[in-house]
Amino acid sequence: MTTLRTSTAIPQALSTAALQLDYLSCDEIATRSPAWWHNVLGVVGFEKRPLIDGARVPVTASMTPSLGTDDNLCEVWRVAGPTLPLSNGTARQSRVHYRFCEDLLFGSITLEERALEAENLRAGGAGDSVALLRATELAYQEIFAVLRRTKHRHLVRIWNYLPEINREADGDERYRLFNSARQLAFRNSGRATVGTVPAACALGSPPGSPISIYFLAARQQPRMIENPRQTSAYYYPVKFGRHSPIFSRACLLSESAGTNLFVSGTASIVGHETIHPGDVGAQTHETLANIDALLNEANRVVGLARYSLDGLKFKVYVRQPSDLSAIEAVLSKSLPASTPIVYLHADVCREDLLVEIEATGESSGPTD
Ligand code: 3EB
Repeated sequence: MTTLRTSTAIPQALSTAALQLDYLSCDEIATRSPAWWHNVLGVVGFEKRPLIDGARVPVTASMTPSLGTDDNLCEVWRVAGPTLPLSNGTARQSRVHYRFCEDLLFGSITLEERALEAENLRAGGAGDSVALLRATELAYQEIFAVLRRTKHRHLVRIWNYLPEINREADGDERYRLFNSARQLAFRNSGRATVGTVPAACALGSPPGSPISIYFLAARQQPRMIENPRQTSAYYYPVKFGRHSPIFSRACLLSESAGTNLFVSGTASIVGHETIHPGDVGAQTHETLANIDALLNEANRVVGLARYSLDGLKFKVYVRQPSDLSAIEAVLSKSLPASTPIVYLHADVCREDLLVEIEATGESSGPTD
């Protein structure tokens, strides 16, 4: 077990790990040295789980294929800094795989609804919705149990991928069922359901995919950022579902070096309404306006012009592959030329949303 720092003399930014995000090809990372792997917290394949041999690193997949490239891309989370080495864990009686340093923890869990459906059938049968509700509740329970054990209590960012997110099950959309179970799990573990909740995204994967959830957690409480242009998701009106989604618009690990801004999945929503239905170009512009508003809000909260589009990496979820070029055209005009952007094919959690964009970043301006 690591010990907590007691000294306050060292500025936190110098004493904490620097988190690093890269989008790399799976072939490329297979050739990296053991020293490089030593610092890897976790790897997420997009299309499928990368075949990585011998690495003691959680490896998972979102099951959302990349678009516009033949590279088999994956997302790699690494740390550098004085808090190494990393520790591993696969909790007993838990499906969560995780790896951590003193300040930060990466974890992932995948669950097959089919396995739970089989249990339901043996128990006398239950509707289509029960397995999803149960799987979501179990996944969050197991995640919260790990965070209690390792004392990385604070969820910073969580990525949720569920098959057929917009399909109806027992008269309710699967995304709304997911929201109900997620909210229940937060409540049952005594966690806040408004305010200090993690940044997140929730996307749809192809039929037959497992539920795949991965996350970053921290010992320190992050700062949550809301978007002045949008209703907080946890206050959405009931017409979007009986139980609100539990996420904040962005999260800031303000004392950390490296990657410390996590912008949630962001879409063409103003207030709580979808705007520009059917117009993917306008939706992309509106989404960028929302991300811009979040960057301004983050700068207002820290009191410095620290964040801009310059320090960000983007993942763009595209509902219809035929919209890719229209989305790319808007982004190439609006983002700095060197910006890393990954395009992924996924269903967005409202039927009328054609695009959703997440951003993860570092400070690009003054830090003090
Ligand atoms: C929205 O703003 C679009 O349910 O975790 C974005 C980010 C969205 C996270 C979630 C949903 C989630 O409501 C959808």
